[in-house]
Amino acid sequence: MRAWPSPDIPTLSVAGPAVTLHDTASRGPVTTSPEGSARLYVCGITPYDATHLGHAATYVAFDLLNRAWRSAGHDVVYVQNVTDVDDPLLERAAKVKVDWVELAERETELFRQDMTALRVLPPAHYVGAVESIPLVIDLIGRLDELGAIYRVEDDLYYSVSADPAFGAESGWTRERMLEIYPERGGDPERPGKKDPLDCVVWRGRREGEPSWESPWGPGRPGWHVECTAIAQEHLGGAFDVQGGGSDLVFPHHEMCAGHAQVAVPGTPFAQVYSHGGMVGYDGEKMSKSRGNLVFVSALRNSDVDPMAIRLALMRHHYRADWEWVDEELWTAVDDLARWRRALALGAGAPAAPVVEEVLTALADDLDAPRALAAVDSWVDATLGTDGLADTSDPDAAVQLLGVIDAALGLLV
Ligand code: 5CA
Ligand code: ZN
Repeated sequence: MRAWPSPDIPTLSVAGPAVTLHDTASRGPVTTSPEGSARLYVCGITPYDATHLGHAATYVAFDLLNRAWRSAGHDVVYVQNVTDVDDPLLERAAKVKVDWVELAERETELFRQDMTALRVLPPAHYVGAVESIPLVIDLIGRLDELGAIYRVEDDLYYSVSADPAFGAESGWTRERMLEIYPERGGDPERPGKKDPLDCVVWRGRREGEPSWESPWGPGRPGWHVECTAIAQEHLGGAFDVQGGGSDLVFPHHEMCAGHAQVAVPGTPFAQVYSHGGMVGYDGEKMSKSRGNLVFVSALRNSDVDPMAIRLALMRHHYRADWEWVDEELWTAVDDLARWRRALALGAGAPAAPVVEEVLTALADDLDAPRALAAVDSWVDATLGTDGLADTSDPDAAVQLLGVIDAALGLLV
């Protein structure tokens, strides 16, 4: 699939430190140490509706990781999928009486435009589920040979018991898994399953649904096996970071890790499992199924500066759960105007310590609020909010503009 165009990234004269991230599996910080290129997989959208601010927060978070690695001198191989065939997409297409392919293409294109406007660096490989069906079939075949697959009527299931490390990614108890599973696409009650937590890898053809041929009969891929197959194909084993929102901790990333570790024994799926918090609105998680959404494209259409959207999102630490409040957008618009006033002066307060603080904060578990606070302080000092403007550094603006663009992704 086609990704979106890349913004230019200015080269910085100083390198950022090694990047540390909170790892869901080990429940603590891990300093990433990519060998050669850093390898990143971030779960993409299910394109049945427009990009909302929750999605945007997640993609901006991993964009900060991508940029922090680049600042530290690494090349990054970034892979993202598009779940362009799955239950929620087919259900929405049927409900609004649109062809499912058309709906997926339309919403994927809108996502590309939103990501471009937010200056999110594109993945090197942007890969759809449909175009990956041969990879999925190969992976299921391998799992089947290893005895990890069984049939229930026309569907194929993966046995969670095949993976001795099942549960290690999320760290959840079985009780909690069983409670949450049905809310996230699981079917624990289905008769004929060996374990209620087993997941579908191939869903046999149903009336009115699209299907593809396979050695097990016509059908379509399950969700988790899609991401496993795409990540393994484009990144290999034990890639650096698997990312997504915290609603993917279980079952999605647990199952992906399991499929991969069973298919290639002894090789973990990813080295770090990184998860962003959930953005809420009106008291609940922002989600397509609840309908409490603020769309990036709607804000853009009402002439909001996308850089203000990006700034408002980055004011929150990526791992925090938080509520979108419209006023924060107007604060971001005002902040950007102040930043622009200070940067237009050319000279300003000393820039080198600010550049260092921004890079250090971002390398420390993507601490964007701390990085932004450093820029705010520079702006205050430069404009002289205490009546004492500091313009002692003649090249300050050029240096600041460079790090704000390269590391924070803001064009100001
Ligand atoms: N296609 C699958 C992943 S393979 C999927 O979860 N698609 S999605 O469209 O539902 O979500 C896309 C990304 O946005 C996921 O990483 C998800 O965790 C994240 N996300 C969804 N809702 C929110 C929210 N309210 N706040 C933060 N991130 C969210
Ligand atoms: Zn995924």
